[in-house]
Amino acid sequence: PLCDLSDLALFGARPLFDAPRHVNRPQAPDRAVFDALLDQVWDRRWFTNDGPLVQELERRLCDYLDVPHCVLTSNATAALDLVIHALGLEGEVLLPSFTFISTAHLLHLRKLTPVFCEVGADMMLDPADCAARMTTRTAAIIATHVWGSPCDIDALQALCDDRGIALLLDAAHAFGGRYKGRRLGGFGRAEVFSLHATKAFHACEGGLVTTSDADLAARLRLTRNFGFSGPDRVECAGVNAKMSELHAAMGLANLAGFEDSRAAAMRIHGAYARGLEGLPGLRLKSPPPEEENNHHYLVTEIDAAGFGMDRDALLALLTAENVWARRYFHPGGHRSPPHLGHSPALPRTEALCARVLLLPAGAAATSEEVAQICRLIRFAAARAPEIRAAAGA
Ligand code: T4K
Repeated sequence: PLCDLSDLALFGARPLFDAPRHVNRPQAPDRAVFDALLDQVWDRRWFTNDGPLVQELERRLCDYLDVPHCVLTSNATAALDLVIHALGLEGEVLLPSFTFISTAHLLHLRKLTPVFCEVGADMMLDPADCAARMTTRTAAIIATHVWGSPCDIDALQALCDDRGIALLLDAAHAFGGRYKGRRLGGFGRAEVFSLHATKAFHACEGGLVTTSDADLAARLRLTRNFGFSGPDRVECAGVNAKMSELHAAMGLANLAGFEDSRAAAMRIHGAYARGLEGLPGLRLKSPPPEEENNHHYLVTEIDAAGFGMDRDALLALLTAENVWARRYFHPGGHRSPPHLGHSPALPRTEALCARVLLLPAGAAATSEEVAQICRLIRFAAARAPEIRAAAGA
């Protein structure tokens, strides 16, 4: 029970949880399903190089995402690298600063210039800010469906069409979501999903490119495998960005359980919505039902004035209780090496980076644990001035 400041771990009490509750607890598929797939791999002795499970997973994903071409890779960063290379991008690429750092790093390593743009009210790439930062050297826009919600695809596509440049979509968070009724994966020149263990649908490690461009898909199939089109025939330069059969087995087993885990994550979101309802200074991001969001991220924004303490103070309090909340994507790509100092200030992004706090979502906490976390957060808000004073002392 939380009655006094001395009940908080910050001030010496036993933490609320004995072990860390992470923001994320990867989906673990039914072992029987996974083992049966592994038996197939063992029997065939075919472990990688466009194996039957990779091909089956690609087919199933084409069906589920309703896209003509799915190309699996070793991870999403490698997938995006192959796409950038296939499109022959040169010059500047517009991207949000408020996204995972991988895209900016990749552009940098490939001698492209990342041009960081501002967020809109939806935490996503602001098309108007993109338009203002376009130059004759702009080669593409890479936008992210942050937290699994679709970015403003129509506005960004219109901008790209005007300039005759490619729109690429980072769908790492967005498996299963929809935009205007259609599944994400079917937009832009290509979309790239991450199948990393921390993602809603995963293969331990993995990446996926979806596209309706048959030539691009064919090119990616070559370049993910050293450019080989046959046993001793090389068509072009390529790297090793292949997915193994073991990873594909994990993907197939997880795909079978995806809708169940989405439903469970939605229930956890509902538990937070009830537990945090009406709390001043805390905004819970709640995607509308038509998005079919995977609810894999539990995203809050803390307004220091309304809540009584700032996001970082709340983070410290929660971490002490073994609630390992995270402040993704602090401090923002434009303020992270090696990009730091090569971009103008982005005040809206910086303000957002100071407010966002992710809490344990999906399978990372039970409904009862969510209720405990919500009570803790309410206590923090109610006693904020005293906590601030005691923590500062
Ligand atoms: N675009 C976006 C928008 C992305 O978010 C990402 C990846 C990419 C592109 C690139 O995709 P990939 O090239 O990776 O396919 C993690 C992931 O490593 C990274 O893949 C992911 N984004 C990013 C948002 O999250 P960290 O630094 O947060 O990882 P870590 O180890 O702190 O794990 C997060 C939480 O999950 C921890 O609290 C512990 C828990 N966890 C993690 C793993 C790996 C587990 O409970 N079990 C596990 O096996 O980057």
